[in-house]
Amino acid sequence: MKLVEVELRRIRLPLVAPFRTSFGVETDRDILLVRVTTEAGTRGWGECVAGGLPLYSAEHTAGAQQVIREFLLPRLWRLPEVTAHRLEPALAAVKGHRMAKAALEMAVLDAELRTLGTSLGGWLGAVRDRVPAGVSVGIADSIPELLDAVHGYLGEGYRRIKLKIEPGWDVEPVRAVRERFGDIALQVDANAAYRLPDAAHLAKLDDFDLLLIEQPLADDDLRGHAALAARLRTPICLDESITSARAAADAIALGACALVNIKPGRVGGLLEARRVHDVCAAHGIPVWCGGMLETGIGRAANVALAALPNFTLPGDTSASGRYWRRDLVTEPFVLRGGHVEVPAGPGLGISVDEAWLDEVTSSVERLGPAS
Ligand code: OSB
Ligand code: MG
Repeated sequence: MKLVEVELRRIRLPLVAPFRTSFGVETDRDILLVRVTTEAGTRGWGECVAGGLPLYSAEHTAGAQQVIREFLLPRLWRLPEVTAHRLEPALAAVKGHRMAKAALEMAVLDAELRTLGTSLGGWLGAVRDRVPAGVSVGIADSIPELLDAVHGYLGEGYRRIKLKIEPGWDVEPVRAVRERFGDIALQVDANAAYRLPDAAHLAKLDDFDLLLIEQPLADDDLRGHAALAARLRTPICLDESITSARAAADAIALGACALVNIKPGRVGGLLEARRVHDVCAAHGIPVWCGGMLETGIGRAANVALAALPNFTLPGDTSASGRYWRRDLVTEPFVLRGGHVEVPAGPGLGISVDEAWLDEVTSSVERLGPAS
């Protein structure tokens, strides 16, 4: 496959409701999309999951666009033949910038699989055609507001509730949700907001039979997570810390986690995401698919990944309507019986609503081999 153009497009899409985490509030997403065009005229889409600000990880949208333009594309143009498997080693010399790399890889893989007539799920090794969906519920202004939000999501059929927590918003909201809704599948996500000395406080969550606590400590604190694991009954799941299959192997060997959240963007792409899945499977560590408030483009990739065999817990693979009034894809993801369907068409299996895309576009940059 040869590429003739790579388009870097920035869009601004308002969320249906503000989403608050321990690292900030999102109301309006500033998203970088990548669209590749092959010599044969086949197109492929990629979505960069970096946030507008570098608060979840070191990457941010404008930085990812610069990295793709300045450092990744020159390496792509030098390849005599472009496939996702060839792209990955060609980009390896550039350190980090995993979300930028993942966006480019997704677009290349979409075009490649559309050319082959193969769905992403089928190509990755999916074993199901629909996946159970959970929902991530942001920090609310009050407990009654939180209970209303959870009530709404349960009414829609979501199979698992994840509550965002931070110091000052942890034991009481969890207790309130457990008391009101009984035996639901419930877990929490701290986005690295605690320190090891908070262990005794976090142990209070042990009373509520949570499925897991996600990323309680700093991204680079594997040893701290291992020490915390020894003091909690609630299983620890890592998100931010797991940046590669090697990081997953290290975390597992150290006893830092009992479960892993996999996000393709966080680990540098779908190929590495599958390796994380495989490493975890080999160690008996269950995984689930995280989310980064994606549009239908990135969501299609997440849902395909979530159909692999070791994804044994519901993911943050919610329906389009949980995020957007109008998604970028012509067939938005919907919740049916608490599940979302894995797209069956070639590549990502989605088509983009071009009229809506143009309306929400803030800038377009078109780059070719000579630019
Ligand atoms: O930590 O999982 C996270 C959203 C943005 C950044 C980080 C996280 C999240 C979520 C939302 O929890 C998951 C989703 O529904 O996409
Ligand atoms: Mg998380």
